[in-house]
Amino acid sequence: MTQLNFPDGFRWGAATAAYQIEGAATEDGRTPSIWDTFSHTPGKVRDGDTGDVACDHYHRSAEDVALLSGMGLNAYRLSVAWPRVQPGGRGPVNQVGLDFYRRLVDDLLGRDIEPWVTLYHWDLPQELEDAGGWPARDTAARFAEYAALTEAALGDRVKHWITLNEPWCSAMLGYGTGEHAPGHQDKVATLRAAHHLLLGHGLAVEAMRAQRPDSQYGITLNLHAFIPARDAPADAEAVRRLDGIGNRIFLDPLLRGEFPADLRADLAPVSDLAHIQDGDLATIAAPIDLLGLNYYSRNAVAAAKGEPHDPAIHSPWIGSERVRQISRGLPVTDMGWYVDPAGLTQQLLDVHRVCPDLPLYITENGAAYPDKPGPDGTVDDPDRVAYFDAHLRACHAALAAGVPLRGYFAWSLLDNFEWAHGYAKRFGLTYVDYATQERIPKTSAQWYGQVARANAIPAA
Ligand code: GBH
Repeated sequence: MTQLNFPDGFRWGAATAAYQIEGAATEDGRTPSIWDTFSHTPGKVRDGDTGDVACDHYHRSAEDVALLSGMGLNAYRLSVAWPRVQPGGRGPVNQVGLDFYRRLVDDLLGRDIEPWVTLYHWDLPQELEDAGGWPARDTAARFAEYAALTEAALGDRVKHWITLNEPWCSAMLGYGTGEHAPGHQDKVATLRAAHHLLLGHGLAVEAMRAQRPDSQYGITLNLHAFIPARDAPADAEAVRRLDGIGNRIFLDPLLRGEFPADLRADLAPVSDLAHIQDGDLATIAAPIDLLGLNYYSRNAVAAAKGEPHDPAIHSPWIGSERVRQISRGLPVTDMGWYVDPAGLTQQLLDVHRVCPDLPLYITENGAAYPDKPGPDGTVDDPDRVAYFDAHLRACHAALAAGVPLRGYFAWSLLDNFEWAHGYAKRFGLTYVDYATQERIPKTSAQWYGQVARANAIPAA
């Protein structure tokens, strides 16, 4: 295969999230988030792992910035921990907490790495959860206030803001399946959470844009790429259903200020959606400058046997719990997720079709594999190199078809706390020895650095 060049100015980045790497959970005025509570609840996270120490990034950020710089990356996507910056989720800022991010951002800028800041990567202050969490409307207002405070403090240096990371996970896994914090299983609460996350996004964009109109604001979604299991109308209908509760529940309010009518009908047995008040959808549709997509896999969908809705099943696919996702003959990563790069091209083309003028970014893409250092101390991860290579080729195919894809952030800079899987799953370009906190760039880091410097995928 030949070398593939990317457009001038393409962002080559890596991504992380605060709770997954920072540690220092009780330092400098940080209060607990729902993930502290959840990870400290026995049985919730594999092996009882917590983010108390994680990669100790709070004390090693300079070393981690040097890793980015060593790869020649020109962008870094980090998240700010709400309970560090505004402990408890209300009231004035915590200056010491903010100073950490100010230093980090200055280190990045000093090395010509553009900081991309996500305001919410799942670490809701526990106090706000105690007051009702995302199912409570007030949380949206609290989020907008926190966003405005943080933008006011860092906006002279940070020009790219992402409000939420994957509201699907926050709502559906946090309040629906209970696999993520705060670990509830309540369909009505899940739908309320999804709406209030979006409302918080819209209010935050409005507030931040009023402060600095020239910065760029957006949101990151984990859209689900689906294909019908067979070429049959019943399977197409099953895809319609999961596309509604998985994708359009976010895309339609954000891009068109509408709640999908077909999804409203699918959800009728669960909720009348009375929590959606007049004017909310217009707020959610506040113009954005970019859309971030996190892509990992694609699934095949088949019709339910019998009624699609089953109130007894705690699934993320509310209203369509019995629609089936069927196995496919494809290789899987250590997460068990299919490696399906063509799904990434499909997703980029599909999203571009519904918002033709919006710049798109892949804000996460990557794979877990069971890495370990070899006898010489190096970490060779050919499977991850192959995954990145195939998915970057899929991005290039979308570019060639006219998609305004402006950047790509590998997940992740470091091996880190993989949520309910704890430290057992490794997504890093950099291996982390948790006993010593030693960082070892993997073969994939070398490979990815070469791509970033060349602004091209090398000939295979
Ligand atoms: C992201 O979430 C997170 O933003 C990040 O923090 C996390 O570390 C990273 O991904 C890796 O997990 O079972 O085949 O249907 C990813 C969320 C949601 C990705 C569900 C895969 C289903 C795959 N994911 N999903 S499948």
